[in-house]
Amino acid sequence: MPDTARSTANTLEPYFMPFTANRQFKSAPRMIVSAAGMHYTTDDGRRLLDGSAGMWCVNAGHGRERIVRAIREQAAAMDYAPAFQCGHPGAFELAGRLAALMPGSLDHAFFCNSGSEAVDTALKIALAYHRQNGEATRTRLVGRERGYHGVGFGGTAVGGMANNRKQFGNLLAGVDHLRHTHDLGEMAFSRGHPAWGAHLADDLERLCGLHDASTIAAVIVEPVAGSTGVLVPPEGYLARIRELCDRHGILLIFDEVITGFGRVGAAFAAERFGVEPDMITMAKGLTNATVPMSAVGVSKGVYDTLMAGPAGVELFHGYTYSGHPLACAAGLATLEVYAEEGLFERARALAPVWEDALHGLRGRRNVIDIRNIGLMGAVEMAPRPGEAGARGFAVYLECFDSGLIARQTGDTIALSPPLIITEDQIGELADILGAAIDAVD
Ligand code: PXG
Repeated sequence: MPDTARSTANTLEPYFMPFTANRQFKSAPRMIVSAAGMHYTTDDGRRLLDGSAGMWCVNAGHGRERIVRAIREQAAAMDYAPAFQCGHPGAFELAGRLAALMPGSLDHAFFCNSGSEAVDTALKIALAYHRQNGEATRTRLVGRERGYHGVGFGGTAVGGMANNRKQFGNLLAGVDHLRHTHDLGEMAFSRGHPAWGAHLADDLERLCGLHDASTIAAVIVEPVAGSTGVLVPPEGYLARIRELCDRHGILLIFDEVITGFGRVGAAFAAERFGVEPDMITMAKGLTNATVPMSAVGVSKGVYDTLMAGPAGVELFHGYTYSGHPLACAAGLATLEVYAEEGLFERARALAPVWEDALHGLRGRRNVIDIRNIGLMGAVEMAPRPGEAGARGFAVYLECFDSGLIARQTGDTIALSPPLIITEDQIGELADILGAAIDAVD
């Protein structure tokens, strides 16, 4: 290798890092080099407890031999198969497994490669569905303030996190947002679902009144808003949204990229909360994050409507890597691990221990709210005056230096450990976080 190439390879500069303070990182890099079970190891040999399952995705823990073997064997047997007008058995098998795992009439899966792609796919399916149904006026898409639906143009537009939108101008036309469900005055320190707030769903009636329901194609919400800092839906809120969508002929999409695959103590939040959407977007835990893959779960009614269209290709949409053989192999092995080890049930059984450990941090320095459901949770701190997010980032760094990886969003620390976490490790996580909070002014 010529000297110039080697010197470039040794610098941190060329990598334009995603959703990262590049300049801060490159001045003090946090480099991770290996992972096993509940832990990461840094380049200087420190073990970190994984309090965030990577980024809400490594639900079965790291380095699972069975998944690794399945990927290796698939790569050797068939590296890739064309995804359009051809198929391979793994994709059909995985779609069948997902159909069995999803609630109610959700019985088809469309494969993509990231949560963002799954979201944009679901939005496009909603538009195509209404057009096929003779309701081509239904083009409006409704998201919710503080929602996160990835970074495609569709997902960014229906998303409601201000920082993710402000650099990108107008995005899509014909999008509106429900109000978010967070109110510290009414629901701070709720355990699980806040008792207050079901009526916030009636905001959908306001949008139906404003735009006329006949212009609205779909509502997309995260059953529990993850990225924005774990906002648990008020008791009865999602059922009310479902009711209003039914009344007005609007499709309901649950974005379960985070809440899917055991995070809330069931395969999907739809099952756990007893509310059935028309589509579910999923990613992350689908392959335990080993190979990028996502999917849109589609109801029988939506699928059958599209199949009733003109002969030929029913949906002009898809990706080179839709149903990639390595991802399918990883997904099948991952679902086997979840089932054999009962990890969704385990998450549900551990949830009360998790809840107690997190709420044990109440009263610590600057803590203004603690939220939890299943094995996800968040601790929110008051911002420093005029410096939103600075305290949260300082606590995140303090955790990293003390042996814990968490996620930070604004002044909230969000947590979502692998579902294999033990009770002792839950205690350890809470201890490290508590000490970090105390250490930061
Ligand atoms: N929908 C939801 C609900 C998500 O949480 C996406 C879509 C997009 O997925 P992709 O695979 O395109 O990134 C997500 C992703 C965090 C964090 O720490 C959250 C996500 C990704 C990275 C970090 O909050 N969510």
